[in-house]
Amino acid sequence: MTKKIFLSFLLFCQLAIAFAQSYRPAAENLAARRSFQDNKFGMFIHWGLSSTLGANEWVMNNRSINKTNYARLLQVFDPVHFDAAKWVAAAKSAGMNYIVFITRHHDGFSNWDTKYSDWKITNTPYGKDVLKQLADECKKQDMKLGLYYSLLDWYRDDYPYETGRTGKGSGRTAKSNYASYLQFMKNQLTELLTNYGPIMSVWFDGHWDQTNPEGSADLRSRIDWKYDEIYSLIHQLQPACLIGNNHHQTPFDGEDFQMFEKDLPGQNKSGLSYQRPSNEIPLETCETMNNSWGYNITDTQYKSVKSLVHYLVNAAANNANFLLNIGPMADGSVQPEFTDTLKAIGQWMKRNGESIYGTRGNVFPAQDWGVVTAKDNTLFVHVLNRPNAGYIFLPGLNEKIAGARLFDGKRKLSFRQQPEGVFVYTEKLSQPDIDTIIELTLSK
Ligand code: JFZ
Repeated sequence: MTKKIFLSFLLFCQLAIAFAQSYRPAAENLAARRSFQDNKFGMFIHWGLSSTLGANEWVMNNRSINKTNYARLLQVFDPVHFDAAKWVAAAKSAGMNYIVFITRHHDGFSNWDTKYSDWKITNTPYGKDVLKQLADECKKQDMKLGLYYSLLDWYRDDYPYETGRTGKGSGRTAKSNYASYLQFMKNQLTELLTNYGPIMSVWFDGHWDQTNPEGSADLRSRIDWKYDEIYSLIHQLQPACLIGNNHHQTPFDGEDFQMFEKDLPGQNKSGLSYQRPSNEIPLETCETMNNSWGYNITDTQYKSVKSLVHYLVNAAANNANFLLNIGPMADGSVQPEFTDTLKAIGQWMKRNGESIYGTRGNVFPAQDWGVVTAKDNTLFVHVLNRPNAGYIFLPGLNEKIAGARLFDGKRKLSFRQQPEGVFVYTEKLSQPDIDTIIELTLSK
């Protein structure tokens, strides 16, 4: 009886939540979510006027540069070697299917010709709209384009900086005004979603500026962002546009994908990802190629091709996309350490992409030897670590297996199906450096 009451209470709660949530994604949005998941791999580009200082995109905050002094960079930023074709080609070379570009980071600088601010790329000596060039080139090379947009602003007086955690050295004294700031963001987002063709996603960031630090019990925001207004504007302008917000919390109503920063869904090595992965909406995790997002002249801690491919494979097995970052230099060029690694990842993807693109994850828990991705009736078993025994064991796998073979070369492998799981015999495998992929075909 108590169980019955409890269950009806549970049902009541679920219904209450369902009715409280007003957002119903459009059919084209649901389709966009599927193709987003199929695309799997994208390039994050952190770049803007802050790149001139070669010390990360947080340099204004970290060095407490006030607005007056920071504003001088407007005379300095002149990306004469910016070539959208090269950026898109670099993403292509890695096997990436989309780009997420910083339109405006925390320093508030707009990388497009916005009507609503003078703090923008077209007021630098360079004078041209980089976003326009990038959007045109993406269209030409069939590359999807998403836009990073900071909710937090270290430059504008109307942003509620008084309650913000960061940007304390900006020298602002005027009283903020969120209504004015919100209108500004809506105006800019309307430009971005009207003048640059189809936008795959808007990648919001900065919410955490108005909360206690990640991991705190109380993560309530000190301001009401009015996300319902922002999100519905975006979905109204482009129903297929996917909204994500790097607030490091359970997804809010109106969001179309959930993001993780420097961690696989469910892990929290970075201390930024306490949120539980959603089962409802697509997932994405982003990571840097060294330890910096924006260009950093002294950061040479480059990740290896192997570790980045492993990250991609692990992300896919966790049902998440991988958004891998580059921070181009202030002149617009991309350093060779990045382009070389991207090319090498692309060579691996050319051979093995079938086991990544279009797959889904969360079909099998991670094992010491590696992880599993799935498409139709094929399980792609990624052996990332050389097994000690002459076999790998997939505990609890009790779907009927029709066959096992190596992905590369398709040589048949013997296997044994037991009540407790499946053994695949890998004895004489020469383990390649990065990943040995085994295809398990399930009987239909
Ligand atoms: C955010 C940005 O601040 C960063 O510059 C970059 O764009 C990254 C992709 O996203 O990263 C964060 C977010 C939150 C905190 C730190 C970095 N935080 O709460 O300390």
